[in-house]
Amino acid sequence: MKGKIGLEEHFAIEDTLMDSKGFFPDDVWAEVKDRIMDLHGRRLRLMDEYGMQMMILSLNAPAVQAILDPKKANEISRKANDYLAEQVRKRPDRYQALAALPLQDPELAARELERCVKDLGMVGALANGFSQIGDPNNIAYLDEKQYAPFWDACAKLDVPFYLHPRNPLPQDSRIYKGAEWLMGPIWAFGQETAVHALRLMGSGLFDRHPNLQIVLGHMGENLTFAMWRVDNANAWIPNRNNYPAKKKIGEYFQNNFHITVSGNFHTQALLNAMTVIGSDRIMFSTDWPFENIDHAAVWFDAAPIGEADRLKIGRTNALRLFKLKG
Ligand code: GRE
Ligand code: ZN
Repeated sequence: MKGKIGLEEHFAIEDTLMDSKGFFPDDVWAEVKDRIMDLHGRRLRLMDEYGMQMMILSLNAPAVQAILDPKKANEISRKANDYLAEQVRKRPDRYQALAALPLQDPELAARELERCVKDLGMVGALANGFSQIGDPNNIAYLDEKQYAPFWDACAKLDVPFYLHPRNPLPQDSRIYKGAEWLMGPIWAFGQETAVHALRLMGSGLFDRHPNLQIVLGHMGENLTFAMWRVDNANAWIPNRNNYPAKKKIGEYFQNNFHITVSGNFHTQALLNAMTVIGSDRIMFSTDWPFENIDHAAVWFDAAPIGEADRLKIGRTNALRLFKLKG
């Protein structure tokens, strides 16, 4: 299919580049490093070759979310966002941008989001899970009450927010002790991000902001498969689940979330997602440079789904959600 749009597509600046190194063996890192720093060379050639019209770009992980000093986090956010906006201005037909945000300080994050959307023309934001604040072990999740003004700003600007993975901190990773291969994209990313998303769903955030839209990668971080049980575990016990939100968790998933197929190029998973969240809320993405554009595109173009769904998932859902001209 021609004209595909991807929205989990990363770049780095020198200040954040090394955050991605630890996920790869040295010989592979040389390749990933070349891929992530490039914007106007091989990336565009591969997009052309595999029918990707556009990438909505975002900074690598955990990057800003792991900068302990809120002022420094703000400074690096601004630097990355200014650089990204400058690159997008060179090829607005091929690139759009998601803002990096210093969520260590909700007020600064709201201000930076507003600057990125209003002044730099960005179409949304992407954050890498929880933020570390001041002390490496002091972390904040986005459902916590100090984020209420940030979400007010995000809802007012009417832009989607991509909740991207990061690894849990060492003290929260004891379940992986002796099995460190499970960290990162193999399992821990998805586990961490799914819990974060569920926290948002149960928090009441979407009762306050019913139109707010969160995007999850990796075919929904396994939530499409798990969602029924979230609302129905031990359903015979009255008031089993007490949480601040008013509705069933699955209703928020259905109304306030979109997912992308980034790094999860698997037909059975896609078909499950289409039956659970529906083809209006699924979007193509590759997760370049950490996954391969050809793997994503060759799989997606041949996936056994109807052509109307392929067009929605490959392109038009993203055009609509991010209000792109196309
Ligand atoms: C990602 O951005 O999804 C990612 C990383 C590092 C390794 C693998 C991966 O940031 O998918
Ligand atoms: Zn990613």
